[in-house]
Amino acid sequence: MLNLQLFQKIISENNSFILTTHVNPDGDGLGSELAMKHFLQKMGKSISILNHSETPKQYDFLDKTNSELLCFDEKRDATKISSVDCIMILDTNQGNRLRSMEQFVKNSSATKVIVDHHLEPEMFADEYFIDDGFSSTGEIVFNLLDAIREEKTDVNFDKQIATELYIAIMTDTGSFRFPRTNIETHLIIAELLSYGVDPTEAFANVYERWSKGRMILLGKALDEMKFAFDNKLAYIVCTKKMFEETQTNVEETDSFTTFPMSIEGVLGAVLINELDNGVKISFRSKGNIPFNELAKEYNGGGHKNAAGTRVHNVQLNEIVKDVIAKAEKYLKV
Ligand SMILES: [Mn+2]
Repeated sequence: MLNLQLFQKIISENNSFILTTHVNPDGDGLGSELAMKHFLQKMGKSISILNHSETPKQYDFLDKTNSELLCFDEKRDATKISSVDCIMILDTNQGNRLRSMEQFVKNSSATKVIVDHHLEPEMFADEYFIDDGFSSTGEIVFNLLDAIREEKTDVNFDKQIATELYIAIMTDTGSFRFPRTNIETHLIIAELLSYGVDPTEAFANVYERWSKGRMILLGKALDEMKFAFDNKLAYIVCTKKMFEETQTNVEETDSFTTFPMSIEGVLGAVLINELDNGVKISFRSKGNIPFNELAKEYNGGGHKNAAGTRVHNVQLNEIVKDVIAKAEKYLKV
């Protein structure tokens, strides 16, 4: 349950805010930050967004002037983090997911607020607006801001804020099909559309700007896809060689798991990307198969059906074998 009154109180009692989200931010993290920023600015608040990571190319259209989604710079920003009134962390609840910003955030005397829809928060903040019943952080942000605009009738959504929330919700629901997509989600989307959001344009901006290399990488990866355990598990590996050949990077494998998951009978998919010093692994599963538990075996985390991790100092072949072997027990349904 979200404590809407408490959120309103925090907003009214503070004037300067820093908003941040997790490393390798996604549409939900970035859209939520921007919507929160633009709404609070309308209330006269002073808002900065600082992220550990640069904005992925897929989401560069959200910040056309390249001036809103700033990358944390210790020299420029350390003082600001320590002197700001309130730090709001969106779409993650783990300090280590803030990477280079973690210690600065934790050491700041600012009021720390977490707005998120993931389970098992790390208890380093002052207030938590967490509910894992929501499809996305965007949906939570909608509800928090909706309560404010009911109170303060001179502040409202507009097309830009609505589009940012739409992108947050669209991306985290897999375009409105993942399990926590419900009536509430669609009612919120209907409300956002009333502000002039263009669904065709929003989808095209996020999903129809692939590089040629990315599509070729996908082709190579699918060509080498392997199956295990009676075809219940499908797994794909992207090697450094494949990234070099296609002039792509790990970021561009985002959503590759959709393809093995589309095969009838496949209950779980694993995507293993080779890094300079280890691997990045994405886990996807259906129904009650808890692949977040599989991710936890490698110090990762996420949701039951979508989780991930990074493992360093391992040989690619070894880790692939190990992950597949460990996956078997979760697939027994
Ligand atoms: Mn999210």
